[in-house]
Amino acid sequence: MKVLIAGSTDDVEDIMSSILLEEGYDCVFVKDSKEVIDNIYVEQPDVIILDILLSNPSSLEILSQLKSAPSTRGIPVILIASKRSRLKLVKGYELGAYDYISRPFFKQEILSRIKNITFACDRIKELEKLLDRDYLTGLYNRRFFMERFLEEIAWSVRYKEPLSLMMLDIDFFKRINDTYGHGCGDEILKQISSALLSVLRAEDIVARYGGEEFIILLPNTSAEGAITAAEKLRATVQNRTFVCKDSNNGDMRLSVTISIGVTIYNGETELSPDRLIGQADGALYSAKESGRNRVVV
Ligand code: GH3
Ligand code: MG
Ligand code: MG
Ligand code: MG
Repeated sequence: MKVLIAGSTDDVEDIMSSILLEEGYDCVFVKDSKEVIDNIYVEQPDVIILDILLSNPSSLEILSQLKSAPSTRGIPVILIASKRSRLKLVKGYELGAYDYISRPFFKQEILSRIKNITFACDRIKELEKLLDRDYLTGLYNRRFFMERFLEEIAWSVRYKEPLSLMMLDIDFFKRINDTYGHGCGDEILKQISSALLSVLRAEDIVARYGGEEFIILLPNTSAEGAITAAEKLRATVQNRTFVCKDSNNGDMRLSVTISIGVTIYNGETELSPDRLIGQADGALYSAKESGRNRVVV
């Protein structure tokens, strides 16, 4: 665990280092307040201890800059403050500082405060993960997808970049459940999810949209790229043998196919996410109607 300590005086560095290093924390010290922000970007600490007496820029200016940037907003900040700086401390809390440490330093107090804060922040990270992910497949969920989709549409309009969207649905999935049981169906959903991730790029956003329906956003991807990717997904699933357990715990090997509807957005005419999803859904419907196991644009 890494703690970045930004302090104006020698006692901060001396005492903090003896306390924190002894407890096994990885410590980074910054004395010049002009270098604090840059160091935070480079070091990516888990906790920041910021002396309220820093000036030019002041500790409060540093704090407000940290809290306004998405990449540093979540890092907890503990202020070092004395009784005389209570008003500043209140401003610090308003800006998003989590806690404070007072002088003279007291080892147990510092360690307890750091422990409490990191515990709370870890819980927040875990909860955020639960909020964004689908429990069964580990893919992004629909809520997270819609959030990202809006951002990507705005980006597409601004930079005149194309954006592609796919709706994907497993063919005759009800039959798999009916024949091999729900547990097997769940297993297939997981295996299809990892097959999708193995084919797509890291920038693509793959989400479970509903029961056995997936939605995929391909940023900065035009028709040609989207059709190639969709065809690759379709072929990958068709060529793969899926394995699940039957009711007697025996290995069942089965083939599965998927249908995909694709739509491309050029960023020129303003379109709502619902319209785009409607278009991809329409293409998916055509793929089903025209025989399944195919890609329709
Ligand atoms: P089509 O080719 O037209 O898509 O046929 P289908 O059978 O896949 O379509 P339908 O919409 O009739 O059935 C979807 C099935 O997906 C029904 C539902 O029980 C199943 N399903 C939805 N969510 C889950 C899940 O989380 N686990 C399992 N095992 N099955 C699910
Ligand atoms: Mg259906
Ligand atoms: Mg289906
Ligand atoms: Mg369906």
